[in-house]
Amino acid sequence: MKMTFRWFGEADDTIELSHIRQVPGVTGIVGALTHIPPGEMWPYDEILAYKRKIEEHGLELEVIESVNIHEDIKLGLETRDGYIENYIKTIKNLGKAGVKVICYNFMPVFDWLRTNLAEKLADGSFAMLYDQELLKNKTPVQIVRDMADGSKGFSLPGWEPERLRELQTVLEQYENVDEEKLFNNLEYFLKAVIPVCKSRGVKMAIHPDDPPWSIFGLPRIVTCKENLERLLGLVDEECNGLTLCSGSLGANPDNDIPHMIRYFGKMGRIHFAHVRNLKIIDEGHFHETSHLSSEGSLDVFEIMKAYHDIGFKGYMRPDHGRMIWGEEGRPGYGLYDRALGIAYINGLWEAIGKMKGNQVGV
Ligand code: DNO
Repeated sequence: MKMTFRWFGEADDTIELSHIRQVPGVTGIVGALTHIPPGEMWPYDEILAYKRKIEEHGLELEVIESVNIHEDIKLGLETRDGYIENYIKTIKNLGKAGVKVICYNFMPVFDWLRTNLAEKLADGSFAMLYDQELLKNKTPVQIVRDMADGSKGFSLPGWEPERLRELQTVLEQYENVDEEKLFNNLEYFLKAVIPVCKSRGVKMAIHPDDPPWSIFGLPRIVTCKENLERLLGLVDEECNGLTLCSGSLGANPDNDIPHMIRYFGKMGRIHFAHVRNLKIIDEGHFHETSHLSSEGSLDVFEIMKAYHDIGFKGYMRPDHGRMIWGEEGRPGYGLYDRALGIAYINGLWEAIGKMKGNQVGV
């Protein structure tokens, strides 16, 4: 396993690369050119400059999160081919720059969604919360406004204003797209990009829908084992793979995360692991927690054991942390709690390895 840390770039992150370098065990950055809108090509020179900056701090850039998919591709509009062409050029440029994994998602309109970005927990920390009941009384436009208001001036990943400007129109366009159509549109996209990935040594890793159910009546398909298996079968190649996000899938207790890790891991299709915990309060109502098993509904020991048992060699990162010790930053993406998460994950990894008799713990 290679431990990584998500970073949003110098202009858009409070955290310095030199500080990330000091988190024990971190070898690489999960990055992105966040200023390039979905659908546009990422120029090679810019990727290279970004990578050099990261390398100057003794870190690698082998994972991108995300190259976002233009809405026309998800909608299956005629204009999609031009955007797919750009995506292919981006894959080629990233491959040339040494990038190995591209994380992306296929969620219509909204990326991840929360109803409160800073819920105060009993210990005085702040974490993100989702309550389906609260959504019932809100329109999509209100939710977009709430997310923007709660983001403390940071652009939230997947919630870039230019993407959401046309919100009403896009929502109407989705009236004709059900889950089957969305699967077909994903298949069309994968059939175009996977051969390119294969020839360039780049792996695609789709991120699950977060939360893993439909919101505002929009179709969502990356939600459960059955659907993950189906999408892997759309183009049955190793480089058509998964980002297995414990926190996204884990919001639905029917998703058995350790089982999914073993199942898809043995198939060699997990390229990127997001490890995070959350506390389910009741159906459709949860808040995020520290990574510690006892603070959430997921057993992070069992999750790490499953990765260890399959001999996971891919990239891993801690996911959303709480805001602690007065840190101000992008919700979910502070330094302190994610660093604590890494220390804990690394501790589990070493202990599991040594219990198996491996002296170095891997
Ligand atoms: C939120 C993230 C998502 C994720 C994308 C991947 O914090 O988990 O925005 O990066 O869905 O494309």
